[in-house]
Amino acid sequence: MADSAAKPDTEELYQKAKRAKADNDNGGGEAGEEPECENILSEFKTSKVLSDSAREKNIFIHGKLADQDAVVILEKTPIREDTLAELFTGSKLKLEMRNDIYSTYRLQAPPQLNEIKTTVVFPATEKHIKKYQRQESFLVEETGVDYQSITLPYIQKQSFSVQWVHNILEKKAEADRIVFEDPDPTVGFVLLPDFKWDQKQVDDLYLIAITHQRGIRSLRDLTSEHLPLLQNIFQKGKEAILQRHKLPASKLRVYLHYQPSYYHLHVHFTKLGYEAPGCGVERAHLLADVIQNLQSHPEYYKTRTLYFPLRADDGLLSKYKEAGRL
Ligand code: M7G
Repeated sequence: MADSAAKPDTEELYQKAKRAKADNDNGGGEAGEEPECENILSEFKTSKVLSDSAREKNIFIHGKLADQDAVVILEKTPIREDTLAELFTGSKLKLEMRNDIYSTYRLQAPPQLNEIKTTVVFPATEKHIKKYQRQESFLVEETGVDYQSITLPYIQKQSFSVQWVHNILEKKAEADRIVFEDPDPTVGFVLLPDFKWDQKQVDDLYLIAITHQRGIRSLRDLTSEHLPLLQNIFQKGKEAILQRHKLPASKLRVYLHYQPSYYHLHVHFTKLGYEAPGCGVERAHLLADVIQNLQSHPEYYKTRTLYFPLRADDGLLSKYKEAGRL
C-alpha cells in the first residue's frame, strides 16, 4: 500500500476524475450517454455511518478520502415507468419462495437501471459531518431581539461557506444545468436543479432559485423592499418550470427555509406531494405567505418571533441554552 505522502491531495483527486471525464468526452461514448469519470470512491475508507433509512433507501457515511474527511451519500433512485419494459426483458430473476398464488424473487436489473445516486462532500468540515448525523431536534423560539443578539453573531462566525453559490452565479460550476436565468442584479436569479434531484422523474422535482443580489442572508433580512425580487422569482420560476417540466404552479410547493444551511437567499421549488427533506411546517415558509406578510407589514420578518428546529449538537442550540432561552 502507498504511504500517506504518496496519496493524492484534494485537487489531485478531482483532477483525476476530470481527466477521465475529458478522455470520455473526446473519444467514443455513444451520443446522449453521460461520460464516466474515474472512481474516486475506490479510495474511500468508511469511518462511521452517520444515518441511514431502510424506508428512504439511503445511507450517509463519514469517511476518509486521501486522508481528509469526506461525506458520501448513497441513495437508491425511484423505479421509472419508462424503463419497465427494459427492466422486465433485460433482468435475471431468482426465485426466493413460492406459495399458492404468491411468489417472491430477487430481480437482477441491467446495470444502467440499477444506479445509485451518489453525493460526495470533500473535503467535508466538522459542520457537514454534524449536518448529516442523525440526531434529536429541539424547537427554538427566536424573537427579533434574539436574532440580533444570539443568532446573527453566531451565523456570522459559523455558517457554511457559500462558495458553491458564487460558483453558480459566476458560471464557474453547474452552468450547463441552469434552467432559467434573469440576469438583473437587483431582482434577478438563477434557477437550477437542486443537487438532491437526479432529474430522472418529475415526481421528486426539486429546483432552487438563487438570487443574484448578495448579502440577503435569510428570511430575517427581508423587508417590503425585496417584494419585487420575491415576486419576480415566484412568477418567472413557475413559468420556467411549466415550460421545462410541464408542471403547473398548482403542483408546486415554493418555499424558503428558516434557518437555512446556506446564508445566501434562495427559494426551494419542489413538487407538491413529494416529501422533500425540510418541507415541514417548522422549517418551510411558503413564498406566497412571505410575500403577503411583507405586503401587509414591511418589517414583518424583522419583528416576528420565528420558530425552527435545531439539532442536539448544533452550536446555535448551545447559544440559546446559555442565554437561558431553552
Ligand atoms: P438550505 O435551506 O440552505 O439548506 O438549502 P438545506 O441543505 O439544509 O436544505 C440549500 C439547498 O441547496 C439544499 O436543498 C441543497 O440540497 C442545495 N445544494 C447544496 N449544495 C452544496 C448544492 C450544490 O452544490 N449545487 C446544487 N445545485 N444544489 C446544492
